Amino acid sequence: MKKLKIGITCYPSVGGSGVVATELGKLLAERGHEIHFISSSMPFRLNKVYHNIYFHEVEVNQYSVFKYPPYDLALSSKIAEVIERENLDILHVHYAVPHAICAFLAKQMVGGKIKIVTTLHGTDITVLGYDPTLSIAIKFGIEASDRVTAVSKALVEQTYDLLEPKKEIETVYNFIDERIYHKKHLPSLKREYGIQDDEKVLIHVSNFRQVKRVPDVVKAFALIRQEVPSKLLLVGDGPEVSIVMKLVKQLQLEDHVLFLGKQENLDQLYSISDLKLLLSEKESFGLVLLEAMACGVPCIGTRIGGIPEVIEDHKTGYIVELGDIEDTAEKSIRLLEDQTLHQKMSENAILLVREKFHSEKIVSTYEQIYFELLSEG
Ligand code: GMT
Repeated sequence: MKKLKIGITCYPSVGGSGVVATELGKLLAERGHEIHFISSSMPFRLNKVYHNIYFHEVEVNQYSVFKYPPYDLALSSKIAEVIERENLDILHVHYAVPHAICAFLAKQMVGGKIKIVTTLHGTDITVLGYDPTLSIAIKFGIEASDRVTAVSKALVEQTYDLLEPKKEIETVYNFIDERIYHKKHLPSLKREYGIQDDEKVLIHVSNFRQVKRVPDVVKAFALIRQEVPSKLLLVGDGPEVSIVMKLVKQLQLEDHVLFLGKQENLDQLYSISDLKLLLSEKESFGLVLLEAMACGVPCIGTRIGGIPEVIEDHKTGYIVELGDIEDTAEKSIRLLEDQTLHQKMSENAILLVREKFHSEKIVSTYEQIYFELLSEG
């Protein structure tokens, strides 16, 4: 099979889209392709040397004549430079704005010689798509791409409803690296956090944006704790952390909620967890659900966006209505108190990740998209 030279542009900082783009680049490199990341900083999961992965940093200079530094133009120029110098076959960009548009501009700069694949991750549609100052640009970015994928069926539908792009959008689900995300036996870690052996562990991981509804997680936990001895791990950082801390104090849960901030080795935290809660009001996929399920942690999530495509209701966890804290608590208690049910859901979760979301399958789908595009000439 021909080895390709693939340029990848993403938001490299912590966030599901950056994680997926980086993991995809790593797995494609393992299949022998040459990968060129083009972004503002080194993707954070690129934590070891790969002989066939290169990083091209986009530098933005501040000129006094400009009120705003021209990042989008700097990125477009950089992409064009890398296409020509490295002779790239494909550009795979994550997010329609600005990346699909920058990719299109770069393509024009080099005389239209490259194919563009754009993956939509959610925020570009579910948040920015509603902004009239950006919606025309997002639609343009989608239509100017050669192939467009979205991370869930729900996101495909939402994109058509909102922007009506004249472009086929195919669903390609997210994946995780199964070599990292699997259950480990770590009883000492539980003890190090001061969690008793008989206490259950609930976990929530997010960037604490308002859309993640972290206060709902804390309110549900307050009800769960009345019935089940347990601790709640809150992992991540973001704009709502202080609001959540206040709520924890108000509910007198300070001794039972652990704020862990941003963490790298999530597989270890999932390995000591019994249940994951993701009660978002917007979520195109919920990569953190996949990470948890791969480690055998059943999940409860809201009937929002792509969440019901990731959690199989009553099989790998439960789906609840947005804001229904009582139902969330009731289902959590049922699951935490019934060991047989918990064991079954935990096994189902591991199986679902292996079957529906296996990295081999997803990476092959992207690879096939690249080869189909190149065969079109
Ligand atoms: O969820 C976030 O706030 C981060 C955002 C991102 O751009 O990384 O996540 C989006 O992309 C992830 C990877 O495809 C999805 O798992 C998240 O569900 C999606 N977030 C939203 O739709 C809010």
